[in-house]
Amino acid sequence: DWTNFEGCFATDESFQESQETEFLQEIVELLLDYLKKMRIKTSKVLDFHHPHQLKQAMAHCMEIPDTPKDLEQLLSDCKETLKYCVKTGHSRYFNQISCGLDAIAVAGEFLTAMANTNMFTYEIAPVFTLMEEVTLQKLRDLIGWSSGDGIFSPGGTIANLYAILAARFAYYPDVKTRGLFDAPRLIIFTSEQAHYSIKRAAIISGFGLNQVKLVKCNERGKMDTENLIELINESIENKNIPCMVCSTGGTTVLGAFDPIDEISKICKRFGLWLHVDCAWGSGALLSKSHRYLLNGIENADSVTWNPHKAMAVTLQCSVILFKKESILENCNGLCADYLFQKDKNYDTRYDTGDKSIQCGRRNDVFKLWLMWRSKGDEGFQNQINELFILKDYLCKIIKEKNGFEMVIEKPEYLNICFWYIPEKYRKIDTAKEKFTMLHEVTAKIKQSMLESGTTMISYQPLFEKPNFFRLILSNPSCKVEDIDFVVDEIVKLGEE
Ligand code: ABU
Repeated sequence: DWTNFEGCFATDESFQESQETEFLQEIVELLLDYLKKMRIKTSKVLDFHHPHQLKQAMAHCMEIPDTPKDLEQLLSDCKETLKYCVKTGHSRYFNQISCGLDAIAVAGEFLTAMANTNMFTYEIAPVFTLMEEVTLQKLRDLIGWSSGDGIFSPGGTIANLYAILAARFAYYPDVKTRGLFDAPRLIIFTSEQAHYSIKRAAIISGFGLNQVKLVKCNERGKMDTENLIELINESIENKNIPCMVCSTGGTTVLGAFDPIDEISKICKRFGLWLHVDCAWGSGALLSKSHRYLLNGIENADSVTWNPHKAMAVTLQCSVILFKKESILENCNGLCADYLFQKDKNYDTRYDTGDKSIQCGRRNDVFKLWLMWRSKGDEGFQNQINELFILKDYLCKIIKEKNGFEMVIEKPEYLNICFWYIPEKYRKIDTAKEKFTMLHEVTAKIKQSMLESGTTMISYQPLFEKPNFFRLILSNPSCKVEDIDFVVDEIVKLGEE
């Protein structure tokens, strides 16, 4: 029952008067239809096409035209686009850390898009600026800080960059004016399993990769604190200046938590800035039962927290938080006087844009704020606890089923890493042959998974370990039956 928009153009003068609302209503209908289908568990997660096939399938509507296309064509373009999208909110999508689709967050996105404002000044984003203030403090409260600083940032990588810039500024405030000329050789310590964004931030900020010392991890992926101390002492002996430790709360692959409490004591002893990248693991802070994973976080100087991960807020929603007040303004502020005039008629401390490393900044707070209102602390706590229950269930099944092997027993977080060994390969006994077999079989099962479109799980190697599956539990719509399904599906695809 679509409205017929043939011959109607968004460029027509009459569009805003007569068709704008109708067109948007059709788009909403289309999106709701997409959501409805995605909620059917037996529907496909994706309709995989290789790039050349997808180019061909969409050839009729891909090019940017010289002349306008009518609204009917635009509706058809939207339908075609959704057809090939991966259904990341599907309860059988486990591929990335950001999964799920919360209806309230989507409502927040609609409103955000409609309000379409930039976050740099209070005068153009009054409500959203206040919401940022409230939400950032809420997050800091959960860390254990009664005050501090923070900002929404475009992803965890940029949040980590903010932390590194602030730590460097704290050690060497002259960096703001003198740059790296005459700067001491500051050293960053992070674990060998930390996210690559720490190295990326070191490149961007001019530390350079050689100044990032990689601390060994134990077999569960946690930072080895004795090795950390050795590396700090080594840096001091080499006349370098240890500056910060970037610890991780919930590593990307294994979901490991560094011993933050112990690391915080080391940081105190050597006078180092402590950053906790718990972009993913921050979910534990919402649950009284699992908060212990981040014990000691209150002693950190900065924390990366991505609500678009464990909290399942729609992308993107990422935050950097600081214990110290005004550190961002001091580190990054430039007082551009076309935006941040100090003689405005309101309290200009609410012009938060000057502390950002961006100028234009998206409103990423509203959907989180609205979602939190819809759930309360209680709802988020339940959401996280449910994921841990599913984790225990999945681990139990994997242990019981023939052919499955865990990469690490009893994972502490929501990354479940495992191999599946098809029956015909179970007799292989040399380590080298087994390595090659697992490496190839895992990639092959994933390939069949993409082609069948029934579920999605990522895989990767890790140091001396061959390719293994990493199933992420962060989608609140995932239930026991989805776990049963995915395990059976891996067996089915593996035995084909
Ligand atoms: N650190 C970005 C998230 C990676 C992932 O979804 O696997």
